[in-house]
Amino acid sequence: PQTIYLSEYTVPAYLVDHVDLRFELFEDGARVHSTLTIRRNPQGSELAQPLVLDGDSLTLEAVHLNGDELAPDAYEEHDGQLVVANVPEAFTLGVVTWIEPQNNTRLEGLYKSSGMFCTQCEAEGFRCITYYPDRPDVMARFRTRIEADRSAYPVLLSNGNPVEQGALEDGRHFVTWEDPFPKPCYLFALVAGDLVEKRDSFTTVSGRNIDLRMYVEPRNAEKCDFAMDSLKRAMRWDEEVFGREYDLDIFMIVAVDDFNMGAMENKGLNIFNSSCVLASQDTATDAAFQRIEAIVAHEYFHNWSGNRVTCRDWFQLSLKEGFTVFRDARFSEDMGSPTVKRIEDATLLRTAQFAEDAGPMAHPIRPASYMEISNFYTLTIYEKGAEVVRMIYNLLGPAAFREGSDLYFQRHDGQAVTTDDFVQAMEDASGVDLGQFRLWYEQAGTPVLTVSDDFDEARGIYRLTVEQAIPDTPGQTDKKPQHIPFALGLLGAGGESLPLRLSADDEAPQTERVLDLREPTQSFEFHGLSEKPVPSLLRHFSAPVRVNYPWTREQLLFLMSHDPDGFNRWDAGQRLAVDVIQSLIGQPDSAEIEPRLVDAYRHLLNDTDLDQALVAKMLQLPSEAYLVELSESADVPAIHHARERVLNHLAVALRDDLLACYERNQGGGDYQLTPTAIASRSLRNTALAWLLHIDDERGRELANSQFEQADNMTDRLGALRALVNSGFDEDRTRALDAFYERFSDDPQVVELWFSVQASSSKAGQLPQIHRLLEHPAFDWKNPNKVRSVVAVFAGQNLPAFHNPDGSGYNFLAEQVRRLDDSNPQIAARLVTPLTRWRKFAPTYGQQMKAALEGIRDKQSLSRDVYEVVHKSLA
Ligand code: DPP
Ligand code: ZN
Repeated sequence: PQTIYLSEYTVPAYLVDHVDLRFELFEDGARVHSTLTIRRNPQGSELAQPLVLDGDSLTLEAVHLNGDELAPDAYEEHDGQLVVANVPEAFTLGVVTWIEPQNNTRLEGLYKSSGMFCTQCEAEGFRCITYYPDRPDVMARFRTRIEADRSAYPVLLSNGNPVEQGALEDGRHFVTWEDPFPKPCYLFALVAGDLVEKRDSFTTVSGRNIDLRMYVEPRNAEKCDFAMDSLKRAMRWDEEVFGREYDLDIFMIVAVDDFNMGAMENKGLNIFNSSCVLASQDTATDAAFQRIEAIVAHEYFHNWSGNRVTCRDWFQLSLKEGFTVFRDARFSEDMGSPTVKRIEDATLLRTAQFAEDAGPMAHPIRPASYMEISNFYTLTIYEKGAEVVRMIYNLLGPAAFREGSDLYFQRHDGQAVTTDDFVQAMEDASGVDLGQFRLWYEQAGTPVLTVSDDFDEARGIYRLTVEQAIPDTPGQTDKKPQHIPFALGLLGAGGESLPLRLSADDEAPQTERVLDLREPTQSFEFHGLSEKPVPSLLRHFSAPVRVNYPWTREQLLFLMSHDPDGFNRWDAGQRLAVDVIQSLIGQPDSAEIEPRLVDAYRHLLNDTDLDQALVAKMLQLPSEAYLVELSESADVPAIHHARERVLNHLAVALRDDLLACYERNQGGGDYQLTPTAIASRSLRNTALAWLLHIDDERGRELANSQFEQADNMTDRLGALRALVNSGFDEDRTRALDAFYERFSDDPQVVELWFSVQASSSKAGQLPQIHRLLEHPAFDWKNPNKVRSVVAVFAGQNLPAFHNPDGSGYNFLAEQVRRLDDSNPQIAARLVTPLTRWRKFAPTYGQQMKAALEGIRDKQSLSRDVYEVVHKSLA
């Protein structure tokens, strides 16, 4: 496969002004008639160029130029391209192709899911529908006519507004849609199916009435309300916070079961993976509700950050994704608990994105090259990209950031632009110099801040020295220091926030400051202090960096109960737990466990004054994945054992406190999705999980009765998970069977059922995983099922996946080989855990490497898997 470089970008030779599509949909295939109105790009080369269109898996039936059919020798079709050598300055090109959506297992382009036709065109799926210049900087107005059997496909949807519909012969009908906004083809969408329609409406800030519609299979009719309400909240929020009003008269959401991504922001017609949009109290957990709210908002927000202003090329993907994730994160912060949302985002970043940044696929948020763009829909592009936008927000302040955002949308509306255009707008609107800051877009790797301090008692000066270093990543060494906003506070012995005087005559000192780190090493002096303070560093995770500072356990315990920054309170607890667990790795079971940890957790469990949402988060021990990420040469069974020891120790010592916490959070009353109610469910389910971890009999009774009586999925699944991870084999089996029986006709709940087992070190050993794959509800063609068993096993069931005999690795390699032909995007995603082989102790790492080699040696590897495997072995 070829590598594509950002540095080789050239403008398109031809532009498309208008696209006229006609789809004839049949059971044995679809005929696509496309008429493109094309003209030479005035910005392009002076010399006449051949017209080159992209295509993949197409059967070409005819080509017309200005209405006349071209003889076969007037064009060439090869290597995924259609080349017409001689074309005038301006012309129409007609292309007729035949495709087979019913056989499309890659789920790119036009395909079928549960009997309906649907599309996924980002990034390069449109070329699987017809020949087209498939690149985002070619923006055209689309008119789409869909023809299909009326009884099987009563609903026919595409982008924009419906302009015409009618009956055809043989029981067929058609609908024509017109999208007035020029768009790249990756935003094209089509849906045809037997779907029920849910309607609502929204009045925009300027008084326009928008028709809101959801289309779902009839069995899902009762699972739409939450997404619809989320959509309306998102529409209002985007008006209020970003000044963005919706622009078409109709906005549609469709749910499909088979979908590679979470959802897709097609203009006016968002298509969602069912698992990211359908929800009811009975079937969705709190986490699922929150995810749905965030994703509905995310896709809606793309209407401006992605659609009205789009990407020039795919190297700019973070332009729309980083910015839009930042927007949806702020929305979620406003809808729920801001501190908890920040903790969740930082946890994901530190556990998974830092690992990506330290691995063989590391890339800057604006990559310089790729083989297969589908591999770059990554945590780096999305989550780190969002953190970079957040740093700009914090550097500029809310008002100037909003001006920058307004300027960006106004300046580039209708254009396909670059991340640099975004930064430039922020700079122009605010006057803040973002010159050095731009390195965040170019350099990969997670900066490491090493902090040291000393206190000059005689002069009352506390000096903090910060060194920054950015590790080498593939293809990048000797990196330049970046501009890092470093938020901090200092606490006095009584827990009070100390004034931060950067000079002796600072009159109005703040108690929190953001230091601008720009040099390899910088020192800061804080004046007028009478004692050595405890530093609270990188508050609210002000930059996506690692911080090393020799905290003592006393200091961490102190911060855990005194830091006014909720995020850093949580962080101190995490650091303490990490330190305790790490100190036990490889130690005999007789080694003492830090006694103050028990006291700290007892205090937390009983602290009803502190925000209970924060308490619920603080009670979560650092995950095994995070502990792996922090180690140099990870020995998973040893990490698992040490963590289990701490968990058992805490649960035994705190048994009565856990029971009291459970009772206190017994719920009752109506199911609500407020932060308080969510925190309460989280606390009671954590207490239950800990009690079952030590096979407590009272816990067992509580879990069984909660399982039977729960009126919502959070509690039912919480009880099920606790039972599955306990030593009560009979209860586990009984609960799993009862759960399946009750929900066997609900695919989303069956996926939960699979993942509870696949993630469990008690119920998810390899023979049991094989049984799940043979279960009648498992389906290799459905990405959600593959993820809920295979990806969950490899990503969340660490002790089973890292079985010292290598069986977990070989299992994963086998599934990757199996999926590579049918769905390369999903296959490439599954490889991820193996790419980290250098992170593990050699006995593990070498076997992981061998498994990768086993994938590499498969005949005819997809470009997707080829890129990941070869880069990982390089
Ligand atoms: N559907 C993906 C997202 O919204 C890609 N655009 O992030
Ligand atoms: Zn997105």
